[in-house]
Amino acid sequence: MAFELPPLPYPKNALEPHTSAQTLDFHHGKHHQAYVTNLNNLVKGTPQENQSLEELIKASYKDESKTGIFNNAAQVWNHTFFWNCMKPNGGGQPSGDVAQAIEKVGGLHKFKDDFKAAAVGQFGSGWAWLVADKGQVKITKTANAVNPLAEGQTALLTCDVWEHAYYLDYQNRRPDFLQAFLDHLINWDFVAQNLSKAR
Ligand code: MN3
Repeated sequence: MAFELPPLPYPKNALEPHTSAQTLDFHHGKHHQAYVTNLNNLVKGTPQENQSLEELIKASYKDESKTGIFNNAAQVWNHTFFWNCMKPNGGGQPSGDVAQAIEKVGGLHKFKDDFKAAAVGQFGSGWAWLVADKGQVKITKTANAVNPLAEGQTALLTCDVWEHAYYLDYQNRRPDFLQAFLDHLINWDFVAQNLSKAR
């Protein structure tokens, strides 16, 4: 069964002015679509053809003969996850269990500083994450396509820091993109869903 590009969970212009319709048009319609197409071409007619995305990611991680499958499968998963990490009029204060988890990483202000530092400090392409790892909540960053699933962690939140995620709107100003993501786009309800799965 071929993989398909999931629709965005909101209209393309819904995240403006923080992320433009043009950015989502390219990022979802071209970049995310390309990972889906590449993955389908790589697994077609192979024993991997009927594996789930999650199975493909775990089975191909650090296998040099399956680098292409890992990179494309993980990027399909990462982008679908990323779209759900954002919503129109997002940001604000987390509540309930998520608020408690954020307190454990030092409170909302420190969380934003540390998440932004991880994202800005990721040299080249990659992702910044909030993850649950063996009962601990922590901020991490990964290069290229690597994700918490591959590392045996549960992803709670991510921000894409590949240049294609922000260049049309922010050019080289990655920190400004992160600030907008943290203050105006985070979907804390999605973080809460992910946190409940980690428990
Ligand atoms: Mn991307």
